[in-house]
Amino acid sequence: TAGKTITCKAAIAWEAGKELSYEDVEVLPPRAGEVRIEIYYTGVCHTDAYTLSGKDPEGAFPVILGHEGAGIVESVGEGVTNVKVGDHVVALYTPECGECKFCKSGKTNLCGKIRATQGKGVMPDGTSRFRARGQDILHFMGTSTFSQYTVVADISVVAVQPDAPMDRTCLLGCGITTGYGAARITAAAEEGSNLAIFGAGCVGLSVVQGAVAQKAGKIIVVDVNPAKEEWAFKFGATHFVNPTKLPEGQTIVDKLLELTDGGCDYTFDCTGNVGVMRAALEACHKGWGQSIIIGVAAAGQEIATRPFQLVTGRVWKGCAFGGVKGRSQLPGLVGDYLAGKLKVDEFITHRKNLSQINEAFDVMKGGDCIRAVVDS
Ligand code: NAD
Ligand code: AHE
Ligand code: ZN
Ligand code: ZN
Repeated sequence: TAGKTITCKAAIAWEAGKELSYEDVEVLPPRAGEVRIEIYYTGVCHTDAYTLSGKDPEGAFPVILGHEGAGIVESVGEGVTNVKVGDHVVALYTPECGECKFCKSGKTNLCGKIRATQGKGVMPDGTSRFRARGQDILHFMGTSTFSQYTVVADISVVAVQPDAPMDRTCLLGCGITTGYGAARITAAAEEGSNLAIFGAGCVGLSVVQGAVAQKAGKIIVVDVNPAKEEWAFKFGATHFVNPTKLPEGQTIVDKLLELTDGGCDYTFDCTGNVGVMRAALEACHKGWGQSIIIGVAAAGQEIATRPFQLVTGRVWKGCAFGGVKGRSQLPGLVGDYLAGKLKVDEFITHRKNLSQINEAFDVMKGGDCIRAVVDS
């Protein structure tokens, strides 16, 4: 198949707000510096639903969504040296070129090399590798994993241990790595520090896992869904608070200040709700507490607080992909999984086939889904 166009199935998002369409797509061969991957499994993340909804200012259609994918390299374009045919890989929506200003800064995992074309839904040379119904289909987040085959830039893929099952490693392509990295890398929470995690989905529960690995003190999960209490404790939370069940007159900020003798050392927004983001910032300890925004808020939403909150030493920050550098650090996370130090299996609550992708989106929106894994 190398060098030839492959016709396979993909889930195409033709228009914002409409269901995905499972149909034939032509996947062109990889050009120089590109890799064609046979996708075996992909997770579905809320960010896919967010872009499909039409609320993502970068959303463009028609497009093949999906950014939590694992598969095997089918062929490589000229000059590709970091992966070879047959490698088991995870697609990286946060690439790592190792050469740009961002990669060399030592301060961030964001890579600038292909961000502009990635945001426009095309390969670094400005063109697409997908065709359907006689027209070009756009790429998404440099990954487009809702397809049996995809083409990505070589800096957007990492080879991982082949003995790690791909229906698990796909989840390291976003949700789990994002939360785990936010606790361990972005916050780098100190031993004994008190944390509050708003939102106990895949991302929030992964922050809890990272907090346990950092030997945090209090690990307080805040969620409006009472069913999340059991999930929170399963991953190592020490406390669970449902903000809708507080006594009359007590706010979630009051409650967290009371539980932590004046405020948390680190808080995490894993909801994407800007009101929650404000509470998370204000629940930080005066003088040093840091609040980390992970949730993706819809277009037009803005955060607000009194500047005095920052004047008095609270810090507002955020991260993408948990601050993890995919090519350097993902094999280490897969190693942690294989060594039994990182839970992954536990996150899988639903399984679907690619032809049932719309059902995967539906279950994701229900309160009992942590992650749906899709078999292509
Ligand atoms: P999820 O929907 O599975 O989990 C969100 C949780 O928040 C749910 O349990 C829900 O009950 C809870 N919640 C909703 N409103 C709340 C409120 N007012 N107070 C407390 N809890 C509330 O989502 P997820 O897959 O874990 O993703 C979380 C967010 O992170 C999404 O916005 C997603 O788009 C974003 N995300 C960001 C990155 C990144 O790199 N920055 C990566 C992955 C996901
Ligand atoms: N395109 C949106 C922003 C979406 C966003 O923030 N994406 C995160 C990853 S979410 C994964 O589930 C991200 O990687 N951000 C950094 C980046 O460079 O996109 C918008 O609002 O324009
Ligand atoms: Zn995601
Ligand atoms: Zn770079």
